[in-house]
Order: sequence, then C-alpha cells, then structure tokens
Amino acid sequence: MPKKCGIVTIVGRPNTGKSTLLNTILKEKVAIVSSALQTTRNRLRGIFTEERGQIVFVDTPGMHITKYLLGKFMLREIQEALEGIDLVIHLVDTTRPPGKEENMLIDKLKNLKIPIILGLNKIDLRPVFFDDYIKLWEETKQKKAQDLIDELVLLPLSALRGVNVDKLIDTIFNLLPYREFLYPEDIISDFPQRLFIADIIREKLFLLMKEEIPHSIAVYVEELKERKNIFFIRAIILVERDSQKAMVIGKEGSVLKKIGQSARKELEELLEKKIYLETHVKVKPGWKEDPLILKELGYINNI
Ligand SMILES: Nc1nc2c(ncn2[C@@H]2O[C@H](COP(=O)(O)OP(=O)(O)OP(=O)(O)O)[C@@H](O)[C@H]2O)c(=O)[nH]1
Ligand SMILES: [Mg+2]
Repeated sequence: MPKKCGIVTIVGRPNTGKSTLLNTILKEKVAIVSSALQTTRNRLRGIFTEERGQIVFVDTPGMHITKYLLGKFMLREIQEALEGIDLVIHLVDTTRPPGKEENMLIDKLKNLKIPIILGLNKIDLRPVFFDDYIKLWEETKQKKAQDLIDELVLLPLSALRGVNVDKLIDTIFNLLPYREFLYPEDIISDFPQRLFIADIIREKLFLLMKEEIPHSIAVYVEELKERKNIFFIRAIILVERDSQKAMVIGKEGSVLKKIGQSARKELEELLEKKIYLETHVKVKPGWKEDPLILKELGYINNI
C-alpha cells in the first residue's frame, strides 16, 4: 500500500495554541507551552507516523511585530518554515479579535499555492470572534484570484482538549501526496536535546514569572554530561537586569529552587533519566541584540 507523506507548517500569532496542538497530535511533549506571548523561539519539527503515512509538522514562533534581533530571527524562522511545504495550518485564537499580525500572515500565505487549513482554536472557551476569522479569509479568497489559494478548509478546534484533532489529521491525509517517508518511523522530533532541555527550564520560568519578565529571559545548557544513566546538566539563565536576577532567584533562592525542582521532575519523566540539574542566573543587558549570545542560545545558526 502506498503511503502519504508531507510537511505541514503551523503558523499564527503568539499564544494561539500552536505548540499545544503539536503536543496533542503527537501525544507527547515536544514543544514547550505557556500563557506568556512568544513562548516558542525556534521552529521545530514534530513527526506523526501511522498506518496512512507520515505528517511532518513544523511548529513556529508566533508572528509578531519586533525591533529586536531575537525577534527578527524568530520571523525568519517562520519564513523558512513556509518554504517547500505541502500544507499550512493558520491557527487562530477565536477568543481574541484578529490583529495586525493576522494580516501580516495572510499576506504571506495567500500566494503559497498550497492548501490552507484555518484552525479556529480554543472553542472550549467563548469563541466570540469565530466568524471574524472566517470573514477575514473568505474576503482574502474573493479578492485574490481563486487559483492562488489552492484550497481553504475551516476547522473549529480545541488543541487543549483534543476536539476535532482526529478530523484535522483526516483532512491533512486527504490533502497530502503519496510519497516516501522523510523520517524513520520511530522519530518524533528533530529538536536538539540541549535546546529542548533549555526550553523546558525556560517554560518553568515563563510559568512562574510575571508578565513582563519572560521576554527578558533566555536559557542555555552550558554543560551536559551523561554518566550511568544520570544526566548532569548545568544551565545558565540569562536576564537583562539585576532586579530581574533578584526576582528569578527569589527570597533565599526560593523561586529558583522551585523552578529547578519542576524542571528536573519533568525532564526525568520526558527523558527517562535521572537528572542532576544546576542552574545559574547571569545578567547580560541587551542579550536579545547580541549575535554571539543568540548563537550560543541556538537562536542563530549562521552569522
Ligand atoms: N482553553 C484553551 N486553551 C488553549 C488551547 N490551546 C492552547 N491553549 C492555551 O493557550 C496558551 C498558549 O498556548 P501555546 O501552545 O504556548 O501557544 P503558541 O501558539 O505555541 O504560542 P507562541 O509559542 O507564543 O507563539 C497556553 O496557556 C495553552 O494552554 C485550547 O484549545 N483551549
Ligand atoms: Mg509555541
């Protein structure tokens, strides 16, 4: 039996549930999730393989307006994730009105000549703006020559609760070509382990810190050693100001301790290894603009 295979990129503005959707589809955590904006910083692939074939999903950073080098890197990640693919999912948050970012995205997507699935997410909440998103795409379709938008499929979803996720997979398989698999069947993600570990720690920081701090935080794994099934990890948490360092550490180290504990617990479950985790907080003003640091963080590949 010939099998289907293709690359499907998930795009949307920050916080629409892209990474949640990927994790739900794969039934495994491959991407970090938080209620802070711009959680995802690198594009990453999550690979779904079953009887019918293989879907290579690409999770991307949220589309946003930015002035930082880091933000520009994230936008490039989105751009590159749209090249040479078979299908795109534009995931929107139906509890919030469409914003400028939607128009930026639609401008990119409308000329791709591939099928577009409009994923109307968070229908388990009050999807007040459901129709606004449909209108936005219907208007784009009418304005643009029909042939440019190959196919537009509307699909209400709850990535968190898994509503219509099976339907999404059926729709994707219907639209994909018959092709050889791109990855071995047992591979689930292409994201380097070092970056994944750093991301899990960053997720715990995002979950615990107040609104404005996440954007000033970066994490990298300075050392990773494996001995007798134990992972020794030394991670550096970068912040931009002394005051932020104090907040990340907390009173007598209480906040950092909590972050370390929850990161360690989750890493032990995900990696099925015993974890020894050491964390250090460093102040680096302007790290978001520093190409060398961004490279160290895995955010810039070639400079
Ligand atoms: N109620 C509800 N919440 C959801 C749903 N999908 C995602 N969320 C929540 O929305 C928030 C953002 O989810 P993420 O998956 O991190 O969103 P994202 O689009 O990857 O965000 P960025 O990486 O910042 O672009 C989290 O708090 C999720 O739990 C959904 O279907 N229903
Ligand atoms: Mg994300």
